[in-house]
Amino acid sequence: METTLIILKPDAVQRGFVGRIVTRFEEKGLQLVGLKLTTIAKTTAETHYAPHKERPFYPGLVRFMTSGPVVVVALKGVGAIAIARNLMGATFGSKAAPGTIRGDFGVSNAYNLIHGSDSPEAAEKELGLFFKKEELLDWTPVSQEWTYDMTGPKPE
Ligand code: 3AN
Repeated sequence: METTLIILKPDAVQRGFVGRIVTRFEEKGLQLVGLKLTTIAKTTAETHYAPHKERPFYPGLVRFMTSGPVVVVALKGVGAIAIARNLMGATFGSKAAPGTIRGDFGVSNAYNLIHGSDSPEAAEKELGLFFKKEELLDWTPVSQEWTYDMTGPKPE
């Protein structure tokens, strides 16, 4: 099992899509292990987007991410990182395929609703940046044995 960090960006919160977006992950079968409404400090946004520091869009991106409430979500599942990114769709709302979150809820390239970790290394770093250890809950959904085949050595 893998855990990934999702951020519902300020545009998703302002436009009232929190419930619908979280529902997509729940419907897919990913497990909520952390969830909170918060605002991102400028220093945290800068750390989070440090790999893009030299890009022209970086200052605007930091401004956007700190401009209002966000919802940070930790999701667990087998292959959760790739599954979540597939549900999110391509980076730009104008290009994202219908059926994906970005494809269905937005048209903007800059205001693209959602962030998702892109590797296990990024997920570990980002979960540590946005959640305290005790905010990530270790629990087993009653639905788990019908979400996965749990009869073997690992969930299938
Ligand atoms: P993704 O979020 O799909 O992994 P990345 O890693 O290419 O996309 O970009 C990180 C973030 O930077 C994106 N979420 C997007 O908000 C922002 N971004 C990337 N390219 C642009 C751009 N040309 N203009 C504005 N924002 C951008």
